[in-house]
Amino acid sequence: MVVWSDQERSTISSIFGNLDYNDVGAKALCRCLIVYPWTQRYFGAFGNLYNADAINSNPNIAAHGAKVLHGLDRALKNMDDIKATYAELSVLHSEKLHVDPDNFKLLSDCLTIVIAARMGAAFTPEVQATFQKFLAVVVSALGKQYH
Ligand code: HEG
Repeated sequence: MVVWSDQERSTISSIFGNLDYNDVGAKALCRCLIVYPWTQRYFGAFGNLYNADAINSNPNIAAHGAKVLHGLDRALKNMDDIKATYAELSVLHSEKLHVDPDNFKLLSDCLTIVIAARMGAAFTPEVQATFQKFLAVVVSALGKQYH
């Protein structure tokens, strides 16, 4: 089981407490689709992804980015059992959506970059370490069904 210190718990809560889910979710997903274009293959039904401008102004992508962030909310509220919390979501991504699990890491790196840019100097190495730990646990839980 993953152990969280009080400091780590409060860092994670404060990052999410100050987050604009719609903006950060959209920016992180757009960045992922632009930086790693092969991730676009899962969003064929989302409309125009022709270039970066199209992706950045695609309302379906923005809405999905927010949905993904709200998905992370569930991990935040269940920090001591993220694996069980994501069991169903892991099955969905592997068996129905067939998302390559490497992509979880790519999206989480994009999310880190968007949050770092917003937080600026407040995104200290300690904050980054805690946030990376949180995302690593999320990525591992989402990948559970693939193991
Ligand atoms: Mg996924 C659906 C969360 C990474 C592609 N994703 C969803 C849903 C959630 C979610 C909450 C809605 C599930 C439902 O409708 O019951 N996704 C989620 C998280 C993360 C992640 C927390 C990782 C941090 N997803 C991810 C990645 C891809 C992807 C990396 C592809 C590159 N997700 C994807 C697709 C759908 C979802 C294609 C279905 C979208 C739809 O058809 O509406």
